[in-house]
Amino acid sequence: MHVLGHTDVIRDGSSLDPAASDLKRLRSWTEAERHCQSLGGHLASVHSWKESRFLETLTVGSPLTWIGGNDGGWPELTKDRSWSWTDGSGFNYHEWDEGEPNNYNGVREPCIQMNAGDQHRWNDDVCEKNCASVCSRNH
Ligand SMILES: [Ca+2]
Repeated sequence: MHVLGHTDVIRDGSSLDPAASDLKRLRSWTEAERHCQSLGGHLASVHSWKESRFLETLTVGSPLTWIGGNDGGWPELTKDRSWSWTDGSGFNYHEWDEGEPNNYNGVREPCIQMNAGDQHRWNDDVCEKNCASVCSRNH
């Protein structure tokens, strides 16, 4: 995983740079994904515990942070409970917080944020909320 904003971050996260995540500029999930695409990447996809812990170290202070996981496929987000990543990689790993994903209060929540709850796991949320975000490029 190459986190954008840093030249050579590798999957084991041996090289860290807090500037790689966009924690101060809050964006909706869609705005965040567009921003990542303008940088030549996508919102980060996560495929292992190790990658997840790496992203956690980047999100200093653990604000709620958009990652590329979404329900129904970018950009339509229409198919309910069919998870994928905006970078097209397989949705083969997750770290849902307890009781998630839940479409809370019956409202559809198609976008995934990390650092949710005490365990810093994942929550599905409405995409319009403004959160921190982290972009990556896989190759
Ligand atoms: Ca939720």
